[in-house]
Amino acid sequence: PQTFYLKDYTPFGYDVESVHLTFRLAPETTRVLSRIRFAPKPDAAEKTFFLHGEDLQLISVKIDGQDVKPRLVDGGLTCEVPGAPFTWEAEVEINPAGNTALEGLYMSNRMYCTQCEAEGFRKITYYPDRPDVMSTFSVRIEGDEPVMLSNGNPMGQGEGWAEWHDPWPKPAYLFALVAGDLVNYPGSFTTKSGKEVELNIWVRPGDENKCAFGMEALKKSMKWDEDVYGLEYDLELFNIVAVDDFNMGAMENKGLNIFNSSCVLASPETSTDANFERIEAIIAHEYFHNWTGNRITCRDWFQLCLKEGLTVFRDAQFTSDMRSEPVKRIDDVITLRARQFPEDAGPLAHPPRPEQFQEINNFYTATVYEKGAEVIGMLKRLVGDDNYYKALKLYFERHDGQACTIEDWLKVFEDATGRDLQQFKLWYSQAGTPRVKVSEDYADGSYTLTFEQSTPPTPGQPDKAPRVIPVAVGLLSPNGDEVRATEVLELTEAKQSFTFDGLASKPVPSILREFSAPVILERDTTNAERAFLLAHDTDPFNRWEAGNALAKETRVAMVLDGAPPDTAYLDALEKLVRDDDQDPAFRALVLSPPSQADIAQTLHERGHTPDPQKIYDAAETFTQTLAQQLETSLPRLYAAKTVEGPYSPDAVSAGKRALNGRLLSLLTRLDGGEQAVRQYAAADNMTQQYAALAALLKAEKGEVQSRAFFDQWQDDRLVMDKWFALQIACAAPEKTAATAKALTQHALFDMKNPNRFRAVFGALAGNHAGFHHASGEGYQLLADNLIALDKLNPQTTARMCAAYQTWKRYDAGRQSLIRAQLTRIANTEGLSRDTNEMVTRILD
Ligand code: HT7
Ligand code: ZN
Repeated sequence: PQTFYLKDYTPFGYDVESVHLTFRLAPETTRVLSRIRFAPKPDAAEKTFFLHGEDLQLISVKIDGQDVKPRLVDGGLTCEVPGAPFTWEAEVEINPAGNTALEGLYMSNRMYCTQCEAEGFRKITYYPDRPDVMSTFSVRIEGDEPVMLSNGNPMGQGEGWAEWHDPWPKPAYLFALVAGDLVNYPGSFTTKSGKEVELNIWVRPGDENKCAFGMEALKKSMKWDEDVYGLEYDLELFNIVAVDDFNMGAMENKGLNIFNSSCVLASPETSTDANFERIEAIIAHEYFHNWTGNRITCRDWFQLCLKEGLTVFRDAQFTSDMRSEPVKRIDDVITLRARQFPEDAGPLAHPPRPEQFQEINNFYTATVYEKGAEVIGMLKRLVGDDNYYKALKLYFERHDGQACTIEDWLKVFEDATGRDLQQFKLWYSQAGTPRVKVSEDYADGSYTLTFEQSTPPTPGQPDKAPRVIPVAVGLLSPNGDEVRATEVLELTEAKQSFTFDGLASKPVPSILREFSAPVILERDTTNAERAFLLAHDTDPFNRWEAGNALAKETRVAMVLDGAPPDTAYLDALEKLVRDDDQDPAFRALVLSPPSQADIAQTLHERGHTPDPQKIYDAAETFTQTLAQQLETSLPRLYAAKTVEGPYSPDAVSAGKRALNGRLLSLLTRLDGGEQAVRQYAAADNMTQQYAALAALLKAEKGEVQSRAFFDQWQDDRLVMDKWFALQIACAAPEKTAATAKALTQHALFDMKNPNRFRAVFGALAGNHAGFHHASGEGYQLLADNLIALDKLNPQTTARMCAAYQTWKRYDAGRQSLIRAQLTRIANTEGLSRDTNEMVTRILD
């Protein structure tokens, strides 16, 4: 397979002045007629006229009205073209009904829809399918579908046709078309300059009652972007469509966002608090792309984090503002450590701006998205809030309408602040998570912190240079008062010291407050000091971090030395859980144990080989001991935290329910499930119904409720995804693979629906001890199904191969079991380019 390199970038030799597309819809034989005005660039280095095209049946091509015969080549066509501007007209035939890859134009539930990012437009017609080619699009759709939508503004419609025009030049990856039997949930928004924008969420008939929350989220996002970034919406219409079969969460097509129905449809009865929060964030994310992605796009796909890192950063700011800043930060760090740190530490490690790829779909990763956002967070911290917004203003003024690079992005910060960002830029080009080792020294009122940074080698990058690392530090006195407020120390060298003078006694440091940089902090400290920080730190993130570190130390000691759970930690947890002055959401987070995968990662980082069964046993023992410690107070605490009254998805109520859910899971270990059975029966919302079912399934007491859940929800695909996933997530290690296998035989298991496939196999891979069970059944079951899925949907298959990425941390037996499965996948005849690239990288 061909490898593409950042260094080889060359602009396309032709401007695209306008694009007109006509679609004659038919499930298996859609005709696409394109009329495109090309103009050769006088100073172009590359004059070859190459248009991308895949899975297209070419019917005819004309240039300026004359038939021509282009040469079909791998991945597209080339053609002799005039040296002056010309009109290209092509007709192709495509098969949306046969398109199970869900890229290009495909059918989902009898509805036509498109997915063009990253390179799906080339499956619709021949075109320079690259993000730096921008043009205005007019679209005519012909067919019998009741609703036919495309980007931009409607230009007219009649019996069997609809026309659309998007006045904003855009790359082809932002093209969208939707047609089918849809109904709209309407809304409207008046922009700060007084423009009325019509809003719609389009859904299948019957889903209209699940749109209200999404519509509010959209309006809040539009207002927030005006208030915080000064950015206004730029069309008269904003449409969102929910589709059931979708490879990812959602897509920011200009004026016509397309959403995985799981990321937009919400109701109290069918969605959990976590679903509501995620939906709000994804609606915001896609809306924010209108400026960071659409108005200013990427020059090439190597620059993907330019739009994704920035948009994730913006959606995190939005969620912090709408909900709780510390809780959002803690949640994000948990996700970063669970998804991005393993990527950075394994065979799939790559920098936020990769320099090569075979299949760009494989680079929509936690590193590009989440680490990309962390890099922006560091930049903001280094230059300060005012300078950050000054630089962003300059970015929008300077680059509106352009396809940009990371260099353009950093240059606006340099120009706005006068700061040299050459060393900072290493964050974009170096892979791997830096380790920052801290030591301390105190004498005569002076306290010195010494930092040593290093980054382990990653594929293709054996040596790393020191980076700029902002480390936010505060100091506490031994009685718990803060004696130095947060200060950002800038690490730039491999080893560097910072001294704080005038201290009355040796302080307790609170380092990396707010998780000011995506690094692994290493410091010799004691559980007593961690408990002190858990009780006294003024930085909520670091208070949680201290509790998290205590939890990890306890688990590690239990796994390695067979130690009992640390009593000081159990006492600290008990104190916190009873402390009603503390935010319930925060208490729920502190009470949530680190994941078993996280403990495996910690053991690996410390040079041990993790044993998944031992980690599972330690988790069980710890949770049981905690439940027993809280025994006398649990029923009262649980009752006090039960949220009565009509359901509301707001952050405060959700926080209380989260704490209540944690307490229920502990209580279920003591009362044999009595309370969970009562909660299940009484629940009028999915959060409490789901929490009760989870507690019961975990205790192997949920058969009746699981059947009832199925009977109640079998016609709701999204709720059924929860039912599939929960049974596997809650299964004991020795039963996990068998549970997943049985569910793949279920009548409602549908290989072609990515949500259902992910529900089953995401849950399998996420059940750490079950997936890594020594029998190897989990590894084999996943491989069997990836091989089968690859023939239908390479993109989703390839993404799910990442389940094996940590394989080298385990023992020789497990390694050889996983290697055998990876090799079997790699040797499968006709394997897609997507999956081939992933397994090859993982095996390397
Ligand atoms: N920009 C989008 C990324 C994307 C995608 C979405 C749906 C299906 C396939 C896709 N490939 C790439 C989503 C986002 O980050 O907002
Ligand atoms: Zn995005």
